[in-house]
Amino acid sequence: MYSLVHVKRQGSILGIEIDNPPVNVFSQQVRFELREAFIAAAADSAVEAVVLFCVGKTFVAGADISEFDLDSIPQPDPNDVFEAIEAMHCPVIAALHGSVLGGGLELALACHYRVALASTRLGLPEVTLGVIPGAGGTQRLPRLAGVEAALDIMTNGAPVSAQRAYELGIVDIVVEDELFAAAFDLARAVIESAKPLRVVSTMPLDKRQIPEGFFDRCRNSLPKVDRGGRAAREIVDCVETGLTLPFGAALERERTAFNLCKNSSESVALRHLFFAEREAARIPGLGSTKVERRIETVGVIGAGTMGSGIAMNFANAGIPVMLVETNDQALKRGLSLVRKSYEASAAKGRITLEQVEKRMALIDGSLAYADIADRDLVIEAAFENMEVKQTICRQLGEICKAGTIIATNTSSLDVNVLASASGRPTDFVGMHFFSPANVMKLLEVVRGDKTSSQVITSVMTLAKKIGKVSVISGVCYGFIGNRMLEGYLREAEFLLLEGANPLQIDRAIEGMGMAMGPCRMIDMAGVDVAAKVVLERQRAGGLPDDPAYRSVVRELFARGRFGQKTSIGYYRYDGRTAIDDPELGALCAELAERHGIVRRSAISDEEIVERCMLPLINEGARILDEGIAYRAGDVDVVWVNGYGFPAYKGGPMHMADVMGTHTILSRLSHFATSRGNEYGYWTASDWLTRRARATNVAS
Ligand code: T1G
Repeated sequence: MYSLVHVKRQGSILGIEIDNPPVNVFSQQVRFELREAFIAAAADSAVEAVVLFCVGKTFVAGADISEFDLDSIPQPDPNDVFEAIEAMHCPVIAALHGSVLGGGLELALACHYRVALASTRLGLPEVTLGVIPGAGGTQRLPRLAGVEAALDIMTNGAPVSAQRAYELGIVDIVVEDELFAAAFDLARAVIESAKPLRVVSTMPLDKRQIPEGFFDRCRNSLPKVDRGGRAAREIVDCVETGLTLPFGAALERERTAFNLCKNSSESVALRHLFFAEREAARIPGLGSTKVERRIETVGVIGAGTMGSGIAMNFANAGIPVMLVETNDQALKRGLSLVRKSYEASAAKGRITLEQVEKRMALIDGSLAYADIADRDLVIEAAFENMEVKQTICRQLGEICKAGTIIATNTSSLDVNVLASASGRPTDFVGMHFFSPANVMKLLEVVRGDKTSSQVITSVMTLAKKIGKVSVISGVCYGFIGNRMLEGYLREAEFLLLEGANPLQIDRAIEGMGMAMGPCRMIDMAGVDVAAKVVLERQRAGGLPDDPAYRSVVRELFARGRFGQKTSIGYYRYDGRTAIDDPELGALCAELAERHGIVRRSAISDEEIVERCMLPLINEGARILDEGIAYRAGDVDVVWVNGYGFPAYKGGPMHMADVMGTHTILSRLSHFATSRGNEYGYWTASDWLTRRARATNVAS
């Protein structure tokens, strides 16, 4: 077995090195070898200090998340290793770099001192996985950083900088470079000082600093347990009880709470997404030996809302980008949009004024395509019209240097047609950003029939660099996300025709965890935008020949009720406050009568949720059937990162797994019977029926 922990002697100081690529996960093998190394060091009185460090891009980045699916954490337990470290006869100094997270930070806290590179990020992000720190983090961090700061770090899960960690007392020394020299210097200084060892677990917790009612206020500020807040509450409870329990008992309570959380549906869903997001970046069968094109410069055609937002992504990542427009006024408007957005972020303290200028300096403007001819990637973000985009793609295909990746930001047009127009289909790809493009994390990377794997993997790597969560989609109408949205919105509107109102529908959908209900979402995105998509599809002959299909959004559009932008859509608006509008009820009653739809006085929230979620799952299954998405996890990543699906439910396909395929099929059949299935709205996808058959065989 290749050893993961190596011991290197420097005089009386022992270097213990962990080498477990890619992120030095605190795996069972690492724990075993590390404990052996410390047991040996403890038996060697000639050792006067130990420096613990990792090779590669980061110090230990956490426990091995894949171990959480086991009944219990395999021996040796992390706490046993940390006990061996704290029992050492001499100081142990942790030399920290990269992302010191979860079990990695807990390992560092078990050491006597911590030295960090200034670029290091430190945190206990367990809550983002639906668990809690399970190896002493809830007990050691408050002893170093204080209860309030420790709780903030653990219940938010966000990492802090090395400087902030130093200010909080988590780190003793921060250096710009020469980490090991600083760690060895500290070791020598501690040896010479002959001071008693500072063992974190024996440091006192000062209860007097904690204001009356502090912990209850903490709990009340957290998400409710049924909305993914279980782990955060358990963290508060562990810290609170740690004030009065002996350390050992507090560790036991922490581990009980950790096990409770790791077996929860929320944590299983969040861990599913953790691995699904990473899996989504991979083309099946391509392996890791991928040769990629370096993308160091970018051009964006079109300086409208999308083009400007897209350009900001690259400037934010330090990549020079050139915005190209057809006239000076449009170009100036686009650049001013960018500056205004950056200045608004600076006003909120999210970035400094210096960063505003630095990023603006990375964004050039031009009226000539020739100026982006040598760019490594050029993205067209022009008006959503096939002819316009075909002309642009053809020009780019003629002008751009060999090897340039040409991308389209289209959300609905056929990427293969645009690829063909470019004359370079192997270099052509879809990059579907979501508005606002500089904010939304999701990027659908659309693989044309001839797009090369190298282009796909190059764009996926770039996407990660600009902070996007990207998913590969095949070519179809609406790709993955918007295609699934259709059935979801179809049923939301039928429910309106049948007598439900927008408030009830949105509350029911938001009650199952969606960030925003369908009616509010369309009012915010624009009824006109949504209606044009429907009308465009109708023109292209892509709609069911059901005259009632999306009749509400078309009627609202016809009446100029465009949503928030006109202060009236599905709702009436007082500013951003949505107010139920009786007129909408009358409009829906009129449409229902016109289309012979029976209205009902009472429609349950359960029916609303089922009627909106089942089409989502069924269409996601069809998308998998057709190979538009490689994996069910990819579909989940799209909906969690692009449409506000609750992460603690894992995504539509994970939710389907939890519900069970047979249940889904029986509910689809129920609605096919109760609502009729003339247009195939409730016909189960082959993917679902095959899975049901497979589970029958398996059981
Ligand atoms: N466990 C298992 N695998 C992990 C892992 C982990 N903690 N972290 C990363 N990987 C895999 C990942 O799946 C990918 O695999 C590869 O490593 C590179 O990851 C007891 C309970 C550190 C910021 O939450 O945030 O400790 O796809 O692509 O972009 O109290 O990895 O190559 O096969 O993300 O450079 C707490 C999770 C765990 C940190 C680096 N720790 N990791 O990002 O690489 S719970 C975390 C990250 C815990 C203790 C508790 C990131 C990173 P593959 P990557 P990266």
